[in-house]
Amino acid sequence: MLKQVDHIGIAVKHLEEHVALYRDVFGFAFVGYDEVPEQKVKIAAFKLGDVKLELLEPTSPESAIAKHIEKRGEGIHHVAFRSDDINADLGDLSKKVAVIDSTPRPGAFNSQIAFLHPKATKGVLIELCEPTH
Ligand code: CMX
Repeated sequence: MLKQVDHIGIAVKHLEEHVALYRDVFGFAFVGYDEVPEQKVKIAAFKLGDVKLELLEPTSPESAIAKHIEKRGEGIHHVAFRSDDINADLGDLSKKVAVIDSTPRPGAFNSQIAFLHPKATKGVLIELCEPTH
């Protein structure tokens, strides 16, 4: 089941500038850094209640995040819903909407993730995310 928002993904050019904003201006709790080489992205996360903000910096021009920034600029990239059984949720949703990932893949901070296609979800890129800690 999808129970809550897990995180909001924000595409950024330079991680440190945005880390300073959320740490020093908003005073949010810093979770840490991670890197997902398969996605060619570095991540810094902050926690606000049960929801995280994930700042996503591309590590290569080939990254989906780099392409997103080039086309749309920096800003909100995706919303991730937390799943307690991503295989079941993805299987169920893939019967109803087009998906980018037909099977889950590794995401940041020991999670399994899968994306639905934004064209199938009215222009919002939605990620399913199951923490595996
Ligand atoms: N939000 C909403 N719509 C988006 C979008 C986004 N973030 N990114 C792309 N789109 C839309 C585009 O506007 C485009 O629509 P139009 O054809 O109407 O213009 C359509 O989706 C296809 O986009 P595109 O630019 O042609 O992009 P690509 O084919 O390069 O791929 C997408 C788009 C979503 C499939 C790709 O960005 C992707 O696979 N994303 C998921 C992977 C990802 O984001 N990884 C990083 C996150 C890492 C993590 O959390 O661990």
